[in-house]
Amino acid sequence: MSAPQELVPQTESIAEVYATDDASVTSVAPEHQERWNNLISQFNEQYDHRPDFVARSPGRVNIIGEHIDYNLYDVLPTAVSVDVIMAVKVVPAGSSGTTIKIANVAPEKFPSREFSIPQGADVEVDPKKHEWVNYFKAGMLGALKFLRKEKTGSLVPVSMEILVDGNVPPGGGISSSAAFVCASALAVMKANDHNISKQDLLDLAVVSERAVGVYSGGMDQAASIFSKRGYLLYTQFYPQFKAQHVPIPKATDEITFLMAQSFVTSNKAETAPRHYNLRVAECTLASVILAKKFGLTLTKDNSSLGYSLRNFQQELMTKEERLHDPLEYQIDSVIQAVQDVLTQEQGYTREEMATLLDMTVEELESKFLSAFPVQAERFLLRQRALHCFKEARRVLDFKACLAKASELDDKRIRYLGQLLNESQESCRTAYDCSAPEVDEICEIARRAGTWGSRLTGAGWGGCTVHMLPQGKVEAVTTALRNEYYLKKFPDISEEKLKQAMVISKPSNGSFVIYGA
Ligand code: NG1
Ligand code: MG
Repeated sequence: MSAPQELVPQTESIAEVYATDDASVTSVAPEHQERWNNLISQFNEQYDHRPDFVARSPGRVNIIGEHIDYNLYDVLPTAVSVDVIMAVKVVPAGSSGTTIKIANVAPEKFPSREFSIPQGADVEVDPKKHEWVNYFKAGMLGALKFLRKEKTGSLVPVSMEILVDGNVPPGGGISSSAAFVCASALAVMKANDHNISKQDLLDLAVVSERAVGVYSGGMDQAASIFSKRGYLLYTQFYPQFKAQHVPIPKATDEITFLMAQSFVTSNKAETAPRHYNLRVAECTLASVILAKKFGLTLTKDNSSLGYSLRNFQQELMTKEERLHDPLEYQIDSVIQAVQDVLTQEQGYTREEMATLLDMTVEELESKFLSAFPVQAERFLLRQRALHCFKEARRVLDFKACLAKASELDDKRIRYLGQLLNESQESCRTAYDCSAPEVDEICEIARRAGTWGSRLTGAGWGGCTVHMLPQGKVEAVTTALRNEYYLKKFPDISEEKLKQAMVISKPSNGSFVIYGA
């Protein structure tokens, strides 16, 4: 029997839950109760009254499909239980405009800030200043743009008093940024009395995060908003966004996902010109050069720079092939195309790419390398494109295997694990987004009994994810503790060790909590 996979209704509004003892309404999960109560009482101390509501959005773990969302290929993430909760009191706007007071429950790390927005003006975010409030400002910027479009006439946004508590480790690969931006945008929408749909929140949050300077795809925000407890979120971006809740089938020894931090942090906003954004540019350039070589014209799509590898695949296939060949098979022929055409293992210089595209270097730079700064002498188009297409295929294979049976036998489980290991190998070699520490964690974990181990998120440090039988959790965590954490960080506290390795339980996406 097939396990049921449910299509997600995208126009549905963000859920509202109530923090009361009234059994007739949905209430906050007991495990969140304490953090929630603390937030409310600290808000009271800080501002001298209670908040009106709390906006919440979680971090995410990506099970498979790395660095392909911005090429519009399908990915398979889910929300985790760590999140950002944001208590808000609405204050009517003054005559001079809107004032935002924002504080954090950890003021020593995240100092309080106050800023105003003159009437009719946009929120200003300076991506060069790496400040925690930038992520709130980015969410607010997107929310106000949306409201201005929606509400004709002039919008005077309300003033807000805010207290934030986030327990998603920053720079840790489980998307503290998306949790923060989504919670912020949701808070601003609610404060201005707008019940936003999940789809609208997604659209504005993806664009919002670009204000911080990272040209991300939409995976993190989708997982943060749309996930459902107990399910993975199969997320599609082409031709437009669609999501499906995918159950994890039963197995003789319960399938468990463990996340392990490398504690190597990569501040993506800072390293983007050499890492993340460079990859986005390399994939875009690979798409247009492949298209040119095959005499195809790509129409602009909704990826960050307008041209994606998915788009190239679509154009390369004849109508017949698109109709009759399974997607897996179509991807195989695109892989062949890359192997035949992008032959330079050592990469391509700007001059070489300009020649291939029949344009000057200046034209190339203004068309493809000016939306954000990129630092590179050579662009490794072949390796990046091969990673993306092969990873896209692995996602399809992984999903198909999950859908095949409501109970997985040993052979299928090993196959899933193998796909995860292959993904890691490709990230390490072809995409060059792993880190020695991440590779080491994966090796230790596999030796101790995982089925599959890989990095999750952008990489270059950050977090790893492991698929393992419940019965091996003890052995794997002990091995990681002794062979990685205690060796690399001899002074590590018990507290930090506890945060380092967490069993990831697929959790619910964004919601608003009332009844403080
Ligand atoms: P992280 O760095 O973990 O937030 C980033 C992107 C995703 C996706 C992954 C790689 C942002 C907000 N997120 O995740 O969209 O491209 O890398 O698969 O930049
Ligand atoms: Mg992020």
